Amino acid sequence: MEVIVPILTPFNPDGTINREALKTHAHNLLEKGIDLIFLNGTTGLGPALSKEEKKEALKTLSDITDRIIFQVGELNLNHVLELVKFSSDYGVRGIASYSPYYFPRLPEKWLIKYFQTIVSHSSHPVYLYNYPLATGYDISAELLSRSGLELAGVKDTNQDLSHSMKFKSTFPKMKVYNGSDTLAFYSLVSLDGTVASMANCLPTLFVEMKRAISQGDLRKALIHQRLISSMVEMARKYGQLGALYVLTEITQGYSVGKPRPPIFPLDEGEEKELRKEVENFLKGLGVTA
Ligand code: ELE
Repeated sequence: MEVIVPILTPFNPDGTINREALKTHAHNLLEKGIDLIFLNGTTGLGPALSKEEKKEALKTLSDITDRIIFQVGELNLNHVLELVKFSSDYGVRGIASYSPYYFPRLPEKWLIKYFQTIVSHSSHPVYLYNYPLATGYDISAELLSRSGLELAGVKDTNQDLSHSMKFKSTFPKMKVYNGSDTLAFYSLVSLDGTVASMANCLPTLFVEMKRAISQGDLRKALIHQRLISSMVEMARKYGQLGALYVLTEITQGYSVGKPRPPIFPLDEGEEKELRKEVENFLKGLGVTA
C-alpha cells in the first residue's frame, strides 16, 4: 500500500526550475513518510516541461533519492526515447508515460506501438499513466490485455474506481494505483495505492490515512479522506494546479515558487482569500497537514 506524490515543479520568476526548492520539497515529503515521487506528472506540469527540463528535474531529485518514477511522455517519440535512454543512467524505480494526446481518432495500434517502443528501449520497469480526461484516450485493462504489453504498473487517473480495479483483476501481478485525490482511501484499500496531487500539501494526512487503514481503523481513515476532499474543493475554486503552490507554502512552511503560465499563479486577492479559508479550516481541525 503506497502513497505516491506527483510532485509539483517549483519555478523561479524567470520560468526556470527552482532546483533547490524542488529538493527541499521532495526531502520534506519523503521525511514525512511519502513512499515514492512521481516526477513530471500532471501536477508537475509535465506536458509543459521541455525534455531538457524533464532531465533537469531528474538530475535534481537524484541528488537526494532514487524513490522516483520518471514520467517521459512527449508528443515527439524521439524525445521520449532520449529521455528513456537518459534515465538508464539513474537508479529510478521505473519510468512512466501518458498516452499521446491532443490528436483525435488515433488508431489503437498507434497507441500500443507508442508504449511498445518505450518498453523495448527501457532498462527500467515501465508504468502506464492512463488519464483519459486529459489525453482523450483510455488505455483500458481490456486494451492492455489485447496489446500483449508487459508493464510494471499503471497509474489510472479515473473517477471510476471500478475502471482501476479492472486492471488489478486482469493483471494481478501488476502494480495498480488510482490518481484521484478524492478516491485515495479506496485506492489504498482496494489497489496498490494512491498517486495523489494533494499529498504535496497534505503529506501527513495521507501517511496517517495509510497508517489508520493498516491498523484497521477505517473510520479514522475516512475522516482523513473527507479532509483531503474538502481541500480539493477549496483548491479547485481557484484552479487546483495553481492553488497547490499556495497550499503547500501554507501547510509545509516553505516556498515552492510559483507555477508557470499557462498555469497561472493566483493573484493577490485570490491568494489572500485562499489563505484565510485554509487557515480557518486547519485551525478548526487542529490537524497537522
Ligand atoms: C492526477 C491529477 C489529476 C494526479 C499527477 C497525478 O498529477 O500526475 O482526479 O483529475 O483531479 O492525475 O492530480 O487528478 P484529478 O497523478
